[in-house]
Order: sequence, then structure tokens, then C-alpha cells
Amino acid sequence: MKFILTDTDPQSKARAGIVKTDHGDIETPIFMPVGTAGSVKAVHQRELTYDVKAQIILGNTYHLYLRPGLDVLEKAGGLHKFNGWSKPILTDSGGYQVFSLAGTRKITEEGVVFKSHIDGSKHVFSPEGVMDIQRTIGADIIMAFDECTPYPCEFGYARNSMEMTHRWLKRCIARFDQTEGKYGYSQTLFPIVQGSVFKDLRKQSAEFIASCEREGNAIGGLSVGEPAEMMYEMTDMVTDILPKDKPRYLMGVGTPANILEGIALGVDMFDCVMPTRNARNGMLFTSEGIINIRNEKWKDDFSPIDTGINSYVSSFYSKAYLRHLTIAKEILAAQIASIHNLAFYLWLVGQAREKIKSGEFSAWKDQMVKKVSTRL
Ligand code: PRF
Repeated sequence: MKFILTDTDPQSKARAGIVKTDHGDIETPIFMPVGTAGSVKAVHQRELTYDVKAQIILGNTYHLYLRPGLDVLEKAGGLHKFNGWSKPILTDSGGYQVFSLAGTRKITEEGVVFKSHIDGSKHVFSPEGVMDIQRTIGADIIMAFDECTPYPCEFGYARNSMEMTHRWLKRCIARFDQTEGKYGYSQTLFPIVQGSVFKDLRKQSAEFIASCEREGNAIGGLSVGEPAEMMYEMTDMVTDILPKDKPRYLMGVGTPANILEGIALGVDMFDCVMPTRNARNGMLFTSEGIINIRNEKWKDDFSPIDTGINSYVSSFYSKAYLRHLTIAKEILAAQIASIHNLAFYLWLVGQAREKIKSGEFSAWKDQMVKKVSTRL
């Protein structure tokens, strides 16, 4: 993997660049649609490519390991072959899903013992095991095994957890560097900064992560319930420490406004379930603001969902029709809303990229944050 930093904004820490992988280039800043179990919910690959214009998607180690399982993925020749997505893929390590989804779990220095949320069966994730699993899944970018602390979190717990995440990282790196990709293309490992909302821990963690000199770095443990200002403050501190010549990924973030602020703080990559999950509940993000499509006010509004973002479904279907489908619980509602929301997120980061390139990012960002946060 290679990262080429092409432009920097004069008034903020925003940057534009290109991440080069064996499955193609990713233009940053970028949003990565979440495809937890190997599919971006309700969106098939052709729409993901041509309508959403996704450049990279995410998969989850936890889910893919439990189902379909590593034997099937290996027989298929990896996740790209299995799901037909031939562009880059990133997999999260399970170091977050195990904590948020699995039933009873026990964390030790060795790793985490957990029970599957599907059938209650018992499993163990260790730093080494999770590297091997992600080698088999075959994502281009794989994530280190970490503990994402909850919010709020006591200082002592956050410090011990961060120190364990650092020891786990050393084990991840050792295993990753001793092994090779199974399918003929290269993979890269991103470490994850933790440290909850404590400045000294964040600083310590960012310095440790930077010293590992991997090809890209991630910021975890944020957007877990803390106030947005706190998330920005931590991100700002961390991006001052992480190397400038490597991509930075802010995990699980966020709203359109969170993403714009994150870009201004020097973040290059984002992922979140929000555009797809909220779409399934009737919440649409548009270039004019936020819509609850179930609202009576859209009943006879035959105007297109959003003509501002150059997406086929968003200009083809009307608000009134999508409202009807949503209220009638038609499957098509989830499809249209998910494609639209993702197309909007990809449009937003694409616009940010253009504005960074033309030197107009900061002023544009401020007015855009207001616009995308407005409830229509
Ligand atoms: N760690 C991992 N994945 C994550 C997070 C984390 O801290 C977050 C936090 N927002 C989302 N996804 N491994």
C-alpha cells in the first residue's frame, strides 16, 4: 500500500490524497460503507459501484468468522471473490464487535473468550488469531486487535486497557510480519490509538502507535457516547502526533457534520453504519438537510429525494413514493433509502476533496456543517 498526499488546506488540517492498493486507488478523504457480513445491507455491488460510487467497503472479522466461516471464505479465494467486490476492502478486527455484540465475554492478557450472538457457541480471539483470520478473509487493509473502552470510563481502567492494546499490537505486528497474504495481493495492518477521553493517555497512545511505523493509522475509542466536542479535541491532539505522510482512519464516525469536522482535523478515512442503519428507519441525509421520510409533510411531495448529489435513485424516486414504500414496509424502501444515504455520504466527502484541492475547504465546511445538520 502507498499513500500520496496531494493537497493540504491552508486554513485547517484537511488533506487530500490517494491510497494505492492492489485492488485499486482510494481518493481521500473517503467514507467506507459498512458491509458487516460481506454485504452492505440492502445494496448490491452494481449500485454500490455506479450509484453510490464507493471506493472501498468494510467487513467485520467477528461476523465473517462466525458466518459463513473461514473454510468457506478460503475455498472462495477470499472475500473479494466471494462477494464480487473487486475494489479495496478493509476489515475491522473484532476488537469492537466482541465488546458490543457478543454475549458473555472474558478479557485476559491472552485475548477474549466470547459467546457467539448467533448460537451461543464459545470462541477465543487473540491478537495472533485475529491476524490469521484477517489473512484468510483477505481484506486489503486489516485492523489490529484492540479494546475499545466504553464511555464514561475510569482513568485507571482506560490506562490499563490502553497498555494492553499496545501489548496486543506488538503481538499483532509480530504475527502479521511473519505471515503472507494467501491470495497473491498484499495486505497492510493499521494499528489503533486508544486512551478514552484522557489527554495524557491519548498522547501516549498516539506516540506509541506512530513509533510502530505502519503504513496507516487508526483512531479508535471515540464516538462511543462522549460529547462531540470531546471527540474533536481528542482527534485534534492525535492527528498532531500521527505521521502526516500516512492515512488516518477515524473508526465508526459518524454524522455528516462529524465527518466534515474530522476532515478539518486531518482525518482521511471514515466508516459508520449510520447512513445504512438510519436509512432502514426512514432517516435520510440530503444536501439540504435531514428528512424523516415517515413524516406526513412528505405525503404528497412529488419532488425527487435529492437532485443535488448526482445519484440515480436520489433523482429518480420522489419523497412521496419513498414515504409510501416506507410506511407500507416495502423492501424497496430500505434499498432506495440506503443507496441514497450512501450516495450522499460519498458525495459529501467528494465535495470536501474538491474544496481542499481548490483551497476553499474551510469556509465551505462551516456552511455545510450547518446545512447538513438542519432538520427539514
Ligand atoms: N476499535 C475497533 N473498531 C471500532 C472502534 C474501535 O475503537 C470504534 C470506535 N468508534 C468503531 N469501530 N477495532
